[in-house]
Amino acid sequence: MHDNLPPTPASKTEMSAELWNSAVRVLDTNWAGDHMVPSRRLYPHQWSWDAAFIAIGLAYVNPTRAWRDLRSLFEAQWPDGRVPHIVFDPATAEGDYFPGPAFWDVPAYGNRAARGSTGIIQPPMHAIAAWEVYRRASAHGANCGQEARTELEWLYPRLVAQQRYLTTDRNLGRGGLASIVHPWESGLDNSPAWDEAMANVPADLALLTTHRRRDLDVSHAAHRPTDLDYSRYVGLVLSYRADGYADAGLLDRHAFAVECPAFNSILAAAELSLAQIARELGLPAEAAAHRDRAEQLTTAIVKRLWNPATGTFHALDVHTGKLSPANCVSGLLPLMLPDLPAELVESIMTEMRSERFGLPVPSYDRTAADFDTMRYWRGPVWINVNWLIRRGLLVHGFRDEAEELRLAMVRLVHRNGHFEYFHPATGEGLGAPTFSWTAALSLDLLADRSVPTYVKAG
Ligand code: 9WN
Repeated sequence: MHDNLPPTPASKTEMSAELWNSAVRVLDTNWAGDHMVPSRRLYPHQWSWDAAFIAIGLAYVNPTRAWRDLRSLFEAQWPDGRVPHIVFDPATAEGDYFPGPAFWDVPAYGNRAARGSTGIIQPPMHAIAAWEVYRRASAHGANCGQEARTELEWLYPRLVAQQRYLTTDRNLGRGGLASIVHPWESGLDNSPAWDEAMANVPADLALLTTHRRRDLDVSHAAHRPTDLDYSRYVGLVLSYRADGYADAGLLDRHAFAVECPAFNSILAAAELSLAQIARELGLPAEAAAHRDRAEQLTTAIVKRLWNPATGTFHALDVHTGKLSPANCVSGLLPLMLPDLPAELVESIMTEMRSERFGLPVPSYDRTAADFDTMRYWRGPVWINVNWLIRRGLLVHGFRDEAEELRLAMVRLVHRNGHFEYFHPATGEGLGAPTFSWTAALSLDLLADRSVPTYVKAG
């Protein structure tokens, strides 16, 4: 890896240099030839939204690998535009991750062999990543600039197809937003935001006798989703798989469909990045269309997911038409959207500053009776969502809090290591110990060039 880039004034300190070097080592270890694994033992394939967060940081030290990772992912894009949540590494044994390729049993498509990916998706972070990698890489001299241009041109139509799939085939609620049809699609797997919707999903614990969880071999059971969660996860895959992962008429035959505020905010923010990419590629009419779509998505998020009673956003269960009562970090993420009405921005800020959250932001309301400091997305602090929150703070000109959050994240990772997630009170590292997006985003936080170009004047 060429880590010879100027790592910014902040990294002149010893702490920053140590963190920078350790992050580079993690990314070196987790590189698998043409893609990055999130973690060698727990997640031995390529994951979709991980690739986006990883590329954003990797671009500082190895732009060629950052582009390669995104390209590997999009080479596995389905003809309908969906970008699979996992691209399976054929060199990894079926038993090394559950559920593996044979369980998903995805048919061959395009020039891809059968069983090459899963059939579900993850939040569409990739347009944001492509634009951020381009901005970083084009600053690294002529060769990197040329490579960046070629890669951006290759990715652009594929990113547009991804957005099209999500805003049309996945507009299951007919209100202009994308539904997720499996909690894994949110990336926030066992978030309390799905508890009500998941209660209506049949749970068959016997499924776990025929299909054995592999995550518990390499991770602590108290830090992972429960068996009850997993029995529903497996059941939902079987339900979607039964019709070849088709979306037409899905609401009538599938028990889980939810509009998530975080997923849809990323979808809208992706349109803004696509507008910037289109302008860069000399496509002004397309740029304007992307900006319009971002505005429409923002309007739909406000109309469908805002709860005036709590002053924050909540997940909508498309089957029942009800908003989830849980206060989760996903409800704060519409802060990323520059067109969010000012009074809603203020209300989110009040919620974020309240005893329920605070910086760094935990994944769930600290005051909730079932707040769980250890268990995955039900309490712990995650670096990727805090990175998104920081982006939102910058978009709306909250520079002091953005800097407070940046420093809090840098300190957390420096003190505890490049863990997958962190105990929200003690900072203890939890889950996988050498986790790629934590390392990559640490580089980005140290380099501190992540201010979106559409940031409002402070
Ligand atoms: C299921 C890889 C992924 C992340 C998700 C995180 C976790 C998988 C799992 O790991 O999910 O997709 O096995 O628990 O929740 O956000 O993309 O890092």
